[in-house]
Amino acid sequence: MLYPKDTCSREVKELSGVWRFKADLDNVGRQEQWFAQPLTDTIPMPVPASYNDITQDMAIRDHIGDVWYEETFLIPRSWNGQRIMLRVGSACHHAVVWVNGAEAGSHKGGFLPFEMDISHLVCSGAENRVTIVVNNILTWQTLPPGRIKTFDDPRHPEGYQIQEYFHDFYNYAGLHRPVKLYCTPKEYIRDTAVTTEVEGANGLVHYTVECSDPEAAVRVKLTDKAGTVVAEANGASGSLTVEKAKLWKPLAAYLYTLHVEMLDAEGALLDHYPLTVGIRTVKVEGNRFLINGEPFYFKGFGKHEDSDIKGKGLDQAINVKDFNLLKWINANSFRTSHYPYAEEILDMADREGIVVIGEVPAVGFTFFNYNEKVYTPDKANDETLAHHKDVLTDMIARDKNHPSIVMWSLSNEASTFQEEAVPYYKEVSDLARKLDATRPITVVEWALPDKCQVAQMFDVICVNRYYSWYNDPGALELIEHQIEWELTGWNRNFNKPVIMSEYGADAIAGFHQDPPVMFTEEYQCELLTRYHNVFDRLDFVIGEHVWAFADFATKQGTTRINGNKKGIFTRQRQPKMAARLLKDRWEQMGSYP
Ligand code: BDP
Repeated sequence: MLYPKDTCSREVKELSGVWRFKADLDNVGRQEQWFAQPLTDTIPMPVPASYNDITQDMAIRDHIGDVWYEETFLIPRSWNGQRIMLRVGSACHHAVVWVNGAEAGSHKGGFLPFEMDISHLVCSGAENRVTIVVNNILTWQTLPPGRIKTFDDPRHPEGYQIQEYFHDFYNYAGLHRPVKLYCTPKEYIRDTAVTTEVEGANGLVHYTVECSDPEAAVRVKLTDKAGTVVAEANGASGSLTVEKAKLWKPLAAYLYTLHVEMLDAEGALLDHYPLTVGIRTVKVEGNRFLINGEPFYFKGFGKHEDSDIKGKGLDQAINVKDFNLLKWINANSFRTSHYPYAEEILDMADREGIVVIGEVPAVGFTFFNYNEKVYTPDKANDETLAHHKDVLTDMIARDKNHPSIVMWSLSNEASTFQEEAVPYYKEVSDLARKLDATRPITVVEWALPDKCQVAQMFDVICVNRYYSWYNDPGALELIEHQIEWELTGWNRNFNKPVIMSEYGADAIAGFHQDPPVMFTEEYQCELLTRYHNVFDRLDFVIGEHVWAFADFATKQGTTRINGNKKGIFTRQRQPKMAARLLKDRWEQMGSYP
């Protein structure tokens, strides 16, 4: 699915702004067909944003079920005869869309875009109405999973329900990413895929173009930063050779543009789409992760899309700030824990040369003990697997052309110790390899190396571990022994390179004590240093991603003091003490230790 862009044959109209909103507190709107007429009794709601933290009403914040959004728009006369598309960047978690009261489309899953052709539903020259119902319920058949718990005891009012979920970030909901209208010609470029290779000093750009008319003529031109054509070809697929190619490198990105043109029988231009291309290679060889043939060491974080007030809503001010902080602290990478991030963020990573591990929203598939199973017919079952595969397919379809993405993560901390996880992950990993033969794949582990049943299917071992935090709280002196024992076990058992994909400690900004105790900034620093001592001794460790980049919102609970405080930055993006420590360490390390 191509990101909407203004080109000489396409036009985009942003629908971001303040929409009309109504929380369906009794979940009756679908039955009562609220989409048939303009919504009544609405309140203003910004799009994009999570709705949860916008109002002063706890009932809206904590609502389980449907909320309704509505906006009106005009179609410019110049769009007559064009194909008119409505694209929702993401609706957390499930949505149905109506245009002028007629159903236009629906989508399951909260972190990827969906779009629909609404040409037949809109009136040109009159006001059109779009209504979107968004539902936030998580079940064992959604990603991430959850379950609705209904209490049946005298202490709770009859029928009292809560949404349970097993991941550690707040279940923000709403229209989190921009909603856009765009038009293309009736015959149009459907998709373009690019992979790249490096041969000596030359870059090879292999491309395939899919048009609405498979017989249509296609021409492609690759331009450099200055706009000069460096290679061109005819045909819907082929390879371009770029002499003396400038490579896309970590922290030194170079981007070309592939101008894709669809032509009619006379050679006149029907549609044009410019795709950003970075020429680079990625490979795992022995204990090394190679980018352009050179060993790469991941320095950075697991992150979240999360900020005050907007929740998970796209906020380019926050995003630019985050990239500035990543560079300031000498990081070179992050993981899109625990879901595919907005395309706007990946574009920024492409431009800034920040390396990304792209993750599907398969998080929360464990109860953190080896006895309780999740891969069972009543929990993560065949329907869950089918949805996991759909989401993976859509994520790779959306993100395949981003040079910044160097690896796919197919889940975070799943119950990979279960025998039933083996056929499950065989299907998921086979699919990932089929969809993208150019990128390594991983799953992020919670199970110990002797328990994990699936790591052999993947290229890199990613491990999350919280020694001296959840394990042996306060016992800083145990970290080096424990982490060395574990990481060595992973490498010995599976003979693959290892990334420490999460490690860290909650630190409440401003809490200090020496000798360090848990929740102080000193403790966070001391804990990180002890992990680092071990990483520096183990040659097969190819990266360190601290958990987390910034403090973030979680559900309420006795272990969360207004959110998860493992951030190296506060939620407002101010540095804690550990930020200096990482900045100095990562500066000294250079690109490979
Ligand atoms: C890991 C999860 C991450 C949590 C973190 C923590 O991958 O999402 O936020 O632990 O507990 O289990 O801080």
